[in-house]
Amino acid sequence: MPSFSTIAAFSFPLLQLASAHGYVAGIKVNQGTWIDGANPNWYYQPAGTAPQTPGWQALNQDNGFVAPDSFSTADIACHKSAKPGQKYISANSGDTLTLYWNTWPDSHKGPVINYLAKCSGECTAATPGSLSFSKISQSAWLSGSDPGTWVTDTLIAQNFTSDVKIPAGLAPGNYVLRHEIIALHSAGSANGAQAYPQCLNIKVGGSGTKSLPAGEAATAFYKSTDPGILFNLYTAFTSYTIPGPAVWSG
Ligand SMILES: *[C@@H]1O[C@H](CO)[C@@H](O)[C@H](O)[C@H]1NC(C)=O
Ligand SMILES: [Cu+2]
Repeated sequence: MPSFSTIAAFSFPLLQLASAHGYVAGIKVNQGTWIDGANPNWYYQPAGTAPQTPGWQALNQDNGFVAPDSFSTADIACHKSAKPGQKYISANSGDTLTLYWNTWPDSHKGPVINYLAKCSGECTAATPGSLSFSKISQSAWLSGSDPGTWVTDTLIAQNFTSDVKIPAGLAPGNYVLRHEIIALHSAGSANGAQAYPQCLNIKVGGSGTKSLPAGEAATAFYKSTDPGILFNLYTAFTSYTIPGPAVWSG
């Protein structure tokens, strides 16, 4: 029989999960027309009946997260048991994508990080474990402490949006954008950080000539003890180290 503290520890977060968390519901390129992302609720629709969008679908019906004890599994790439989006966002190198989360809880402060992987062939047939990502941008702590002001607060203030620029001069091709929020509200405890990766297919046009670096599998990004993963928001701090590889600036 579970103790009271066990019930408290498990039931409270579960109650919050269903309503509180978000996903990337849509995208605009250079503030153009709305493009649908993927809704996690489509995952169990019979094959071929879910709407086809550039967004990868994942087994996160609770809008939940990937925990550090899964950071060495392919689930960290594009969320749990992810399946590729069946369309592409069309964009050019140098374009700005605005990603619209449907919602985001104020308490879930932490970094927003973007990665790109080049697909060999069609991203619509890619598997999460086959993708080799390079980090293209990141932002996290802005000011204050305990808990301070974070880029997730900016995201909420900007109608739940976050912008990412496709590196100028990037060579044309099929790419997966991996956009991620890491929520740190429980990250002071081991295995408490929460990664919310969202993947989207992008067909990059234009006349760029720069190749992405070789990059690495998402399973190599983070360790549970990285200073930006095991991190206590609720204390006085004066710095924060964003986890993962260095940013490729193009
Ligand atoms: C905020 O985002 C929603 C989509 O999530 C959109 O429908 C709405 O127009 C946006 N509001 C503003 C003021 O841009
Ligand atoms: Cu939560």
